[in-house]
Amino acid sequence: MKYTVAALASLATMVSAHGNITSPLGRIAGAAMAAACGQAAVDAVNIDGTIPLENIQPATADCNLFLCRGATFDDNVDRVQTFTAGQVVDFTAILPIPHEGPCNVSVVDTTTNSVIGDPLIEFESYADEALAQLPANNTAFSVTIPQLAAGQCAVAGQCVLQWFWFGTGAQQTYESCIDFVVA
Ligand SMILES: *[C@@H]1O[C@H](CO)[C@@H](O)[C@H](O)[C@H]1NC(C)=O
Ligand SMILES: *[C@@H]1O[C@H](CO)[C@@H](O)[C@H](O)[C@H]1NC(C)=O
Ligand SMILES: *[C@@H]1O[C@H](CO)[C@@H](O)[C@H](O)[C@H]1NC(C)=O
Ligand SMILES: [Cu+2]
Repeated sequence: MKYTVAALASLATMVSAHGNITSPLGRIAGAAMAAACGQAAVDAVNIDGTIPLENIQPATADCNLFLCRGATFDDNVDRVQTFTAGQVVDFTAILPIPHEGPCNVSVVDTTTNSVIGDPLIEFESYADEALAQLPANNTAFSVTIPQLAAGQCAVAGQCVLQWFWFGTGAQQTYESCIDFVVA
């Protein structure tokens, strides 16, 4: 029996997958991430787009896994979304292997890796594998773009919407980032 590369990749994903934001379009791993984190780190993310930070070995101290799981703006300059204050942005998540824990989406200043303002949405208990079925809002939810200070998040690369989920029992951290500017 013959397997295509795509079939093998999807098999690997099914076996080890945990969670990811699939919409809006998030940051992906590329050459700039490889320069800081190593090609093996990029390969790991490309084999399983849903892996936690803990499963990635950073190659250099410049690899900042705690921001966007190491994915950089330089690899995603063509993926920047334009939002307006007050705009409701719909998110779609996949959670093939849920792990109960807290989750939130925040505006993050990428220069300092600091959260701007309050989280836009917060789940005290997210992805609870003990439930027969996850609440619908775990995989489909919305956030409202806040009114930011003048000039804040005006330049591409400055800000991301970061989905941050920590599986308490699994001790696994998940991050997906959406690059955006406020028009
Ligand atoms: C994870 O999210 C990224 C960015 O949205 C997407 O390009 C990738 O296909 C996703 N991977 C999986 C396995 O969901
Ligand atoms: C978002 O959730 C993560 C995981 O629980 C937590 O570490 C972080 O402090 C939270 N962020 C904010 C801004 O509350
Ligand atoms: C998600 O849905 C659950 C179940 O309906 C609810 O208890 C929880 O408050 C909701 N969380 C958010 C952040 O909307
Ligand atoms: Cu997991």
